[in-house]
Amino acid sequence: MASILVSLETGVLTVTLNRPDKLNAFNPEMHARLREALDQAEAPEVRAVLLTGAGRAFCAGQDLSERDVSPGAAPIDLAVSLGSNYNPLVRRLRELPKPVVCAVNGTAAGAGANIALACDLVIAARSASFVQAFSKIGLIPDSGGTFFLPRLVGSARAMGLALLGEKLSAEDAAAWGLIWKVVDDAALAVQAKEIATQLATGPTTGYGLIKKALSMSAGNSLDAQLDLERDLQRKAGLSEDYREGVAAFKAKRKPVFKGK
Ligand code: LHQ
Repeated sequence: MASILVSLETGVLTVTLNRPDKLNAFNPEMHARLREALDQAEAPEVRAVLLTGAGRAFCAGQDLSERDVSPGAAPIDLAVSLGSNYNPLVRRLRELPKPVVCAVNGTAAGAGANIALACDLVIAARSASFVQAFSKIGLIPDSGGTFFLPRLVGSARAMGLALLGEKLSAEDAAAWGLIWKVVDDAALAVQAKEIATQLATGPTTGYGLIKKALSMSAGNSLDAQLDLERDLQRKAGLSEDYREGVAAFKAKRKPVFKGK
């Protein structure tokens, strides 16, 4: 069974984590297949990515059954896996110059939670939950968790989530500003696809620049950010879609964006 499923429809590349019997936990093979899927996402005909999970979970993070931590077993350098798998994945999701929607269909735990948070727009099923499970096994939030959490929910809540490792319901996650919104379980797939399709027919160049601007703002002063906005707006203003957007506005018609 393929650990990652990929399909392309109307500009949306849907990528499904597909190890449902393991709650879609990551092993090296799934990382490799996900890298291939994200290679496909670079193609110009892909204008949005929709990431989701098969079965009852979104992703339980690292597959803990893969590692031998029994007494006497050789120590494991976890930095190797972060350096070669998780960190490049998070960077890639952030740097992809097109929107990535994450449909969190169930539990998102450990790295699974933080990979969801690395996406641009997170929609969760009402029954889903977010668990910074790391502290329960003596680890720290990785895959960007210590970056995203305090920025999204503030340091008090970030610290509580990281230290206690308790489940945060999808509704609380939305109320706390951790995610974009929560929808009924039965509506998740359709609503997530609708949003991804809306984005896939939008001004892709502009969206890529929005991602860049918001991502850079985390480390910039106001001065630096104003300069960045000036430079990125120059690029946006040179896009075909900017011309189309203004022309459509003036003609009181719907714009037809080509993503260029
Ligand atoms: C699992 C897992 C799992 C294997 C559930 N692996 N089988 C990256 C690389 C380098 C360094 C280390 O860190 C990382 C990042 C990480 O992600 S570390 C954190 C790894 N993830 C966790 O610690 C989460 C562990 N899982 C849980 O806390 C719970 O299972 C969650 C909250 C995900 C779901 O709880 P429940 O809905 O109550 O389900 P369950 O606990 O009954 O699990 C169902 C099955 O899935 C069960 O197997 P079984 O054979 O008993 O049915 C679990 O063992 C298995 N499973 N997570 N990560």
